[in-house]
Amino acid sequence: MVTELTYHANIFPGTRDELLAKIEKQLKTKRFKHVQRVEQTALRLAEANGVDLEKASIAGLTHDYAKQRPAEDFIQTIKDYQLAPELLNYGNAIWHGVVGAELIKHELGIYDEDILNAVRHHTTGAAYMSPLEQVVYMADFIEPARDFPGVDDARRLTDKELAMGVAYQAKHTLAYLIDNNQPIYPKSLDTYNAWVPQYPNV
Ligand code: DGI
Ligand code: FE
Ligand code: FE
Repeated sequence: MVTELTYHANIFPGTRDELLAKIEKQLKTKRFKHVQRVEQTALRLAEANGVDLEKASIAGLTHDYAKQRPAEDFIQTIKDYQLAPELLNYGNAIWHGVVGAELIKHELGIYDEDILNAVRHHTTGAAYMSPLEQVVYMADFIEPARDFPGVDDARRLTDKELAMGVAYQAKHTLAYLIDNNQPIYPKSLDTYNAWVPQYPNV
C-alpha cells in the first residue's frame, strides 16, 4: 500500500525511512513487522474514514515504540513528567502506550497531540477517541497477523462502521481481562461504558 507518504516537518522532523530506522533500533524483528502491518491497516482504515494518512502512518508505526523498554525507563518517565502516580501500580501493558507517548514526544520530536493520544490510548481506548485514535486502536486489533476467536467479526464490524469495531474491541478486551483475573485499568472501563451500551449488537 501507500509507503511513499511525504511527512511534513511540523508532524515528524524527517522522512518515513528515517522514522522506520529509529523504530527498528527499538524493537525486535517480530514487533517491528507488527508495527508496519499496523501502519498499513491504519492507512486503509484512515482512507475509508477520511482520516489524515500522514498521521495514521506515523501513529501506526510509533504506537509500540516503547514496548521493549525496561520498567525503569517508564518509572523514571512517570516521575520526570509528573504523570499520574497511580500508573506505578500497572506495568508494561499500560505503560508502553500511556508513558510511551512521552518518550515518543521527546525522543522522536513528535508533538502532534492527536498522534500522541492515538499512542496513549491504543491499548485501553478512552471514553472520547478522535477518528485517528479509533483508527489506530482498531488497526492494532485487526492487523492481518492477529488471530484470536472473534477477530473476523472485529474486521467485519470495523469495515462496516469504525465505531462499532471500537465497541467490539472494548467489550472483547474487558471480557478477556476479567476471564484472566487481570487488573482493569480504569480507562478500560471508561471505554467500555462510553462505547458498548450504544452498540447493543456487538
Ligand atoms: O502492544 P500490543 O501487543 O500490540 O497490543 P496492546 O497494546 O493492545 O495490548 C497489550 C496488552 O495489554 C494486551 O495483552 C491486553 C492488555 N490490556 C489491555 N487493557 C488492559 C490490559 N491489561 C491490564 N492489566 N489492564 C487493562 O485494562
Ligand atoms: Fe501496544
Ligand atoms: Fe501493537
